[in-house]
Amino acid sequence: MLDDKDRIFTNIYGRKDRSLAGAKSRGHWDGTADLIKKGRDWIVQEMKDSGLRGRGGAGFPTGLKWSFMPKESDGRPSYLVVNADESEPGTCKDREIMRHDPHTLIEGCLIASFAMNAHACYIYIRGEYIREKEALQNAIDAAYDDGLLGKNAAGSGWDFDLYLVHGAGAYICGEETALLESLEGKKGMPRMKPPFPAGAGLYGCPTTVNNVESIAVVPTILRRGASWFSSFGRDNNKGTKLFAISGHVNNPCVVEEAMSITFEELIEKHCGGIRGGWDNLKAVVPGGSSVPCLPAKIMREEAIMDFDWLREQRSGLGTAAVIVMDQSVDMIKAIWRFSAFYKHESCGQCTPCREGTGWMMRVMDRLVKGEADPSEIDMLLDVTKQVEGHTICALGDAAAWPIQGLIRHFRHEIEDRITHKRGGARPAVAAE
Ligand code: L3W
Ligand code: SF4
Repeated sequence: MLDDKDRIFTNIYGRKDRSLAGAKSRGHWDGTADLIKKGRDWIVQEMKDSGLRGRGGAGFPTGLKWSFMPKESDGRPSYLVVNADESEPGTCKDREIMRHDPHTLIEGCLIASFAMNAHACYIYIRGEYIREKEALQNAIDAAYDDGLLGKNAAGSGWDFDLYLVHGAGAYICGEETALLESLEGKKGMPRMKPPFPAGAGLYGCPTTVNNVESIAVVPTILRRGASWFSSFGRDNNKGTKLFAISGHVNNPCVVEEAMSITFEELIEKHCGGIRGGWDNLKAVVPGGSSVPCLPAKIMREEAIMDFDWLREQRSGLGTAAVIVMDQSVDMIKAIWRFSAFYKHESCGQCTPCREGTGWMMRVMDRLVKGEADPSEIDMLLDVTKQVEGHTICALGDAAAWPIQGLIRHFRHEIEDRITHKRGGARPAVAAE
């Protein structure tokens, strides 16, 4: 288990002083100018050496992403954009940073922007995050008043402005290029990639889009060293990580832990175990609604909470939003709810997603009620394959994968329900 001394987020539960003075007393904003004066190449190399992988869901190496930004300006400004549009169902980690530990993020914005030659950074915050926006704006104002932002920010010699932009409540604006469209004042619709934002991002200028947590950990990594951060976790899965654990555990929580912690340790140490005991565990969605669920059998056998282990199980770490489901859960209904979400949130610009999410939803409707024909299970699987990988952005995949997980691991429940509805003997769900 991670020691308190190794936690980057020192006020994640908001029990300590959130003010700038409080943040400084806990070590934030300590020697920021000295870090900046070590230069861009040093910062980017440290980020590469730390092994940090993006904390927004895809796990793309952060230092590598930064290195795609042009070193010299070709006349266009460069931008850092922070993705604070935290909307993935089950995910509530970035909000704790923004409302309780905002200076980790603000200091990170300054250092990361300097490393990418950006004099301006935009934080795009989810529309529903009203209190988080207020807390973050107050912290930004305090940092300006203290000379940590603005001209010669923090005495570094770097002029830097930080803007907070409030979204309007569309999940798709968390997709990085839809976010950029929205920032430009347009409808939040994803762009085709390439070009990636580093080549043509905000207003067609070089841009890096990073998740809140990815940026908020930067100052501590630089202060304590890449080797300190990479001492946690397994190869290719380094560092500490915020996990947001919800559902049928005794104590749902957001907690910072070492990457690659086992599922059992995470739940026992921080959540007081599974509601009703481990034999009551039915399934886990380990990384937010976009990744396939895994059954108890897999999660109980020394499951490792990191990108690679979960990928090997054909699921993923995603945003590390761990949704725990006990035997009382109707798995078909749970995944049906995700399908409804993705259908609603599809921006509709590409046919496989616009039509596919509707198709999938309609079949899921019938499966929930047990009114489908058994042949529709394979037909649904086929539809998910037609959507997966054939859309402009990852929302199409995100709509397909949970259904694939359901069929892979809980096909018997679907079949039982159809059989039961047709007068067969077995009940649909034991505890329904
Ligand atoms: C330059 C290349 N840049 C990739 C960059 C790319 C992006 C990052 C990751 O989706 C996932 C999605 C959700 N040259 C590059 C390159 N990049 N190749 O790397 O890119 P990508 O395409 O792998 O993923 P993405 O489009 O950023 C993110 C999943 O996360 N997810 C949900 C997330 C929701 C939240 C939230 O609510 N906060 O994060 C959970 O699993 O489904 O698969 O920057 O430009 N050759
Ligand atoms: Fe829009 Fe869906 Fe296409 Fe993404 S995959 S661009 S959300 S229609």
